[in-house]
Amino acid sequence: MGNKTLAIIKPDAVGDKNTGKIIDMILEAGFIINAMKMIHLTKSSAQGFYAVHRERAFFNELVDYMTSGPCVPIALERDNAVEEFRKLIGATDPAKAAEGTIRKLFAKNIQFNAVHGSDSDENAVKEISHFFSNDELINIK
Ligand code: IDP
Ligand code: MG
Repeated sequence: MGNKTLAIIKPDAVGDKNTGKIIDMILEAGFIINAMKMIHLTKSSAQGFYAVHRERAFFNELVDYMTSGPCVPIALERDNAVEEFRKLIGATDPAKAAEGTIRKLFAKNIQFNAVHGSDSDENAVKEISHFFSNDELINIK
């Protein structure tokens, strides 16, 4: 299992002043931050990031949401990072997310769901490179 994943604290959570609380939960869960920034995504960058969803009915809404304000992408490291991070954030729809997960605590609904997490090791590598160049990533040994 890979040891990298990409998190994004999405614009709703940043706007709700939940950035600090979410970063705290990520660190408490044993993840190490390799890189982090705050960025206001352009439309073309958000469309590129979510290109796999371009045929979905919610694609335009998703791009509008992700460009509605600043977000905080974070490159994370720990054993089995993708699976462990998705466990920490919970289901896409907060109504179905387990108690104590980030989405259960901070998401509003299936769209405004506070955080992103990569869904595979392959996508984690691609998604990290969407936001960070190699020399921005801290290499922890
Ligand atoms: P994930 O973020 O849990 O991996 P995906 O299916 O990859 O979920 O969807 C990407 C994002 O698109 C979700 O996090 C959410 O913000 C949005 N989204 C997913 N499903 C819907 C929907 O049915 N309506 C509106 N937005 C949705
Ligand atoms: Mg996904």
